[in-house]
Amino acid sequence: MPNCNTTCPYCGVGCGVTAQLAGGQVSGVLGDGDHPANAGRLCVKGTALAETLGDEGRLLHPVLAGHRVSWQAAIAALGSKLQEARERHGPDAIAFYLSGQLLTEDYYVANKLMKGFLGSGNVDTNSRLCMSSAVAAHKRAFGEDVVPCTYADVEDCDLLVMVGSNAAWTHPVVYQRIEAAKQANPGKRIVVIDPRRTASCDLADLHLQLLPGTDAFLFAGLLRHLANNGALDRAFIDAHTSGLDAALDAAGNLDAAGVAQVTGLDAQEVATFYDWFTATERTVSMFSQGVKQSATGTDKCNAVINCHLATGRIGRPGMGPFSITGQPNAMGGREVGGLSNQLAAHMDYDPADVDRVARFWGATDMAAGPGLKAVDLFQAAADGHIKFLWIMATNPAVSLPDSALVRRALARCEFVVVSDCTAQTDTAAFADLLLPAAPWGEKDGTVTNSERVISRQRQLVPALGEARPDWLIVTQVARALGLGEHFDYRGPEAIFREHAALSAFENNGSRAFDIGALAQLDDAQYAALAPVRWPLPASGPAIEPFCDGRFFTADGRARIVAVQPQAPAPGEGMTINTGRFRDQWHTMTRTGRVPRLSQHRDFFSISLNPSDAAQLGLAEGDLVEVGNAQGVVRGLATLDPGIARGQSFVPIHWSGQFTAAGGASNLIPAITDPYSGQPQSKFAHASIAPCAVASWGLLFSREPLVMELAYWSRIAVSGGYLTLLADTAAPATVYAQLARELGADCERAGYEDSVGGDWREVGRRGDTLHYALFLNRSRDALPERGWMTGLGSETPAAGEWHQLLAGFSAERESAGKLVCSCWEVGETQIARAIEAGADSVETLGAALRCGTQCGSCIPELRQLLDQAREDCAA
Ligand SMILES: Nc1nc2c(c(=O)[nH]1)N[C@H]1C(S)=C(S)[C@@H](COP(=O)(O)OP(=O)(O)OC[C@H]3O[C@@H](n4cnc5c(=O)[nH]c(N)nc54)[C@H](O)[C@@H]3O)O[C@H]1N2
Ligand SMILES: Nc1nc2c(c(=O)[nH]1)N[C@H]1C(S)=C(S)[C@@H](COP(=O)(O)OP(=O)(O)OC[C@H]3O[C@@H](n4cnc5c(=O)[nH]c(N)nc54)[C@H](O)[C@@H]3O)O[C@H]1N2
Ligand code: SF4
Ligand SMILES: [Mo]
Repeated sequence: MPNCNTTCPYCGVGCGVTAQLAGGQVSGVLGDGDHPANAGRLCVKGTALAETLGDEGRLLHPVLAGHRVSWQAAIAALGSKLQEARERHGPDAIAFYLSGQLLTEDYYVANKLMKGFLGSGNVDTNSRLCMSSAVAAHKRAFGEDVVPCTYADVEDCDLLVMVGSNAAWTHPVVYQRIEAAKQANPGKRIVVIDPRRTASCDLADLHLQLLPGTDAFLFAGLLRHLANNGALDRAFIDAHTSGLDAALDAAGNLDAAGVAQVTGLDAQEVATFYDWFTATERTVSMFSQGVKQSATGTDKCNAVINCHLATGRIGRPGMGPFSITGQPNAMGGREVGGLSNQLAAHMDYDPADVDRVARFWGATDMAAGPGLKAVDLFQAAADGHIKFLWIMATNPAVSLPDSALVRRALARCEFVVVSDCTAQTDTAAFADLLLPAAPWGEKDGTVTNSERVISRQRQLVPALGEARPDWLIVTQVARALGLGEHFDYRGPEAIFREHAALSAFENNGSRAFDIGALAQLDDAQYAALAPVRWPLPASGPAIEPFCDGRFFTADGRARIVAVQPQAPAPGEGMTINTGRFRDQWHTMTRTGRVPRLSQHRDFFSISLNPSDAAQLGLAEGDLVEVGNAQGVVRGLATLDPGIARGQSFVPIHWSGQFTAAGGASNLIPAITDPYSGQPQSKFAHASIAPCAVASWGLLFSREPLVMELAYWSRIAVSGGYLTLLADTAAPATVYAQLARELGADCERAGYEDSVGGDWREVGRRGDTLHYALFLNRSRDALPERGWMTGLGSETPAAGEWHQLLAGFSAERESAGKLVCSCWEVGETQIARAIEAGADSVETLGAALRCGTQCGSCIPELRQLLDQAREDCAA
């Protein structure tokens, strides 16, 4: 059985994956033992990759105005609409909106086409929502967007400060490396800064559960503390930085007690953090969306970086400020210039750069200046200024803030093209032209991970249907526009060589991003390329960023940036926090299709503190509505003591494809950071209220059903879908609505008690169960979810169909809420094993196998063990 090495298409850890191929299919995946990011490990999403392949839900041919068309007709339509918009309204009436999930080669040609040949800077990317505050902060501090750390630093440090990062769930393999390092070095300390108690607090020696949005006060206070306690590295500051005095002035004079007051922390906790930071040379501050997705995100990132510059803790092993990237190719996108205010290869829009890139490309119509940033771009479309918009590999109807505005923009824009591998998404619903893109496993190219390692993604199976790689689609459009000679690539190899050559072009050490050594790879070398970390200049030494004390500003000095901490604007109601779950990826277009990834968190829920819930009269599982001026979402209440009072957490994953009124971004106003344009996706105000429910229901169905109900939420289960539903109408009314959709040609068996409000019905086609519907006034009277999940593979004997209506099968015991997705082990089983004597993660693993494959569930196993110990003690 041949194996093929490739790279995981999910998070920015960028793990190497060894795909096992059999009979032209991917039969399984393993962690690539030779990849520097993961050395054989994979998290739960990575291990389920093979299950995301296949044609289910795939967009397999071009669709123009709702009708299937040939590629030729699709490209011709795209070309003429683009030309028309550009000629009639000027180059700034056209735009591309790209994604950190494109491969570097896809990204490079899209950027080149727009900025070099269509005369507009309007190329932006979902990295605007993700990394742009870090990019802006890096540029302000270092003169260039360079990440100075690697995963080895995270392992080697003695103090790891995790700022607004839930790496246990979002960068699981790095988290596992941290865990192993802490085991090897028990003196290693971990501080987690997050308004929520998350799975990442599992390893923390200190959790600073601060008020949302107040991180800058904490780090400004730290800078002041370092100065007051003689902890500044004067030699480094004098030789390699500027700006300290102004930064100290701006930081203010708050001591630990003062900081504690504004951040809502305990003064002793703040003092402990400051003492640890002061005393620990080898400190890494790993920062993520909790600080980037903020109206003052750039300042917050600089406040963190300042503390490293002022102590000289940068450019040496085991230390530095580390912005860990989210998407698999967020870094590659930054390298090609996918953000509208960058040009290409870490060059910007100053005249010398514009001239240099124009000469290199042989540009015929060079963009003269930056284009619009994502939120402004969609605002411009909503205002009627953008007439043509091409969206690739992102789902802005779900992910951009103020979803109502985005929907208006997509509706108003005259021609919207969506390149995606999924047929039905909330964004695709607005497309005039849908283009089938080849997804992971069906195309070739490169990605760059959080630690600047460039790895190959390799094609494992032929592209399905008429799907094509994104780079090919873009170059075919270029050809249709008469630009063929500038986009005449035989494959991604040729694009990569050009990209590498541009990075080295007239560089002479002026830009850290230099991969000139890769510009001469031949096709075979590209095919076999092993993971490599940049910088990789064609000649001269590859200097790890900043280890020589040189920065990429005009004077070679880093800037300690003056940051005046600001609290978020006050508002009415609860504060809303948004973010990620362990087993889902963004808008669930891929992970949502995998049954075992849909059980850890099954139906769309909103978390709040138990005391707040009690005050609102809410119990676990009740339906709640969260609303503000932007919009409304409805989900099941999850009572989580890890959420502070007055706050609520809405997961980002549920789009309109998976729930009735989800979409965390419906609640997020389009407020952006002034430097980066990154939206404040982690913070909003909203009111929360219980929803009166007259009917609850659980439905197993072979097909996803269309429903007009106050709430429904659906997961993929083996052989079909499981939907939880709730509505204000009585069960009889809900039944009448659903009955129309439930497969007319089924043999039905039912039971109804209209007085008691209990409706049950099963439908079968031949020997197989087609659906099973249970409706009741009371949620507690519904069958067990675990039992419903298994119905797809059940083939009851002929006489047993009616027994299904009882809604419970005595023999099969439910595993309870899934904790370990790899071995499908649930809470009930774990509780039973603990009762039987299992008292550690290891003994649980020995008994049930949970936690023994990818390890992503270990923080939760430990939590269940702690909980059991507490319950026992109480
Ligand atoms: N399972 C999974 N993994 C993923 C992804 C996914 O969709 N699913 N997406 C990937 C992508 S693109 C990204 S960008 C990364 C994101 O990775 P992370 O940034 O780690 O993930 P988030 O859950 O968005 O947010 C992190 C934390 O920020 C906290 N937070 C909110 N407000 C504040 C605040 O004011 N201060 C501080 N200090 N913290 C705050 C939240 O409570 C949350 O726990 O994850 C990547 N990995
Ligand atoms: N409220 C709130 N909003 C957020 C965030 C948050 O924390 N809170 N996080 C933000 C962040 S950090 C991010 S990164 C974004 C993510 O948000 P999105 O980028 O909108 O989310 P995805 O679901 O990853 O969308 C990727 C799309 O590309 C498709 N696709 C996959 N592979 C390919 C391919 O090879 N080619 C093409 N053409 N298409 C492909 C998928 O089917 C999917 O439809 O969300 C942002 N929005
Ligand atoms: S940590 Fe998981 S999702 Fe991220 S790259 Fe590795 S296997 Fe993929
Ligand atoms: Mo992201």
